[in-house]
Amino acid sequence: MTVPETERLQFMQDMQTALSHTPKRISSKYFYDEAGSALFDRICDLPEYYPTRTELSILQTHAIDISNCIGEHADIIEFGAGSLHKIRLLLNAANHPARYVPMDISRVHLPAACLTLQNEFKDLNIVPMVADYTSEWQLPAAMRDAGKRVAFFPGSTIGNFSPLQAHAFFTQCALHLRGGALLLGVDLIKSPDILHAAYNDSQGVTALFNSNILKRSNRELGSDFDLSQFIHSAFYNAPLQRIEMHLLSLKSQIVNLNGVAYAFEQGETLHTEYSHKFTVSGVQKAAQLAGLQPGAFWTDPQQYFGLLWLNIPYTQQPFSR
Ligand code: AVJ
Repeated sequence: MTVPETERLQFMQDMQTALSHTPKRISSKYFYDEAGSALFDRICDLPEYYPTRTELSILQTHAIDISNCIGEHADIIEFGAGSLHKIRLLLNAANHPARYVPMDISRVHLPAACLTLQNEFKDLNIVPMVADYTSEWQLPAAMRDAGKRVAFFPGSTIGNFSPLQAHAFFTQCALHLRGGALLLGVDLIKSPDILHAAYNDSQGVTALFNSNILKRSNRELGSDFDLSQFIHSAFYNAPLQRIEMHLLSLKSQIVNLNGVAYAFEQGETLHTEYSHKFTVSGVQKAAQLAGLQPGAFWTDPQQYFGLLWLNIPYTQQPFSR
């Protein structure tokens, strides 16, 4: 599949910006080309990567409770729309959902996923939207005769956002989902050993996923990153409550991109991802600051992962501390 020129140009611009700053930093959304999405699917099956299977178990265990929150004929939006497995559980829990709106930046993944779902949920109105929910987004107009608007943001993908970006995201939810709710999956703070292992798996799949961004840049942008001279570096930054992923330059070297030479010092990194970890009360407070109202909360017996129900009032309530 060829990449649309506007997307390629945006990637080019962002990579040029990344390489000309100190520290160097590129958005983790560029992980997810076809190869990267396939690698992420492999990560989800790794023994060390607990979030996916834990969130699935929470969805299964609490399906009835969740179903009661969703209500009948819901208009369901999903941000990311990666795992068919998760949305299937949610659609099954929903009582005759009226519509399903998967929003994703990848126009590669989305159509195939929609076809598969349509075959299973024959009556479901599926309206895919190719959009970037990390910046400003819109939703299709509310449906007549539909129930609640419920947005599903699973996988702790919100952890990729900086606190400021998370606030902007909650604010947009408050604006576009009035009278509805957000069902949010978050990875909870736990022992650093467990966190570390989840991002440093023994099979090296996460390392491949990380360096895929360089491979993609070489292929789509014509850069000349030497993949043997950058290594995967992922660690838990405890005070900032996040895993950070970087690509670390093993030596002092030059990378060429679009006719410009960019220098990497030995040990210098290209930062590729934040994966913030949360406390339940922390997420609830952050959501409240944008006008959302915390409701039910579900977790697994080990409290590794949390699913939060956040109500969105019709009118903006002034937040009182
Ligand atoms: C899909 C963003 C939730 O942060 O855990 C997995 C991506 N990065 N291993 C995460 C990821 C490295 C994942 N999210």
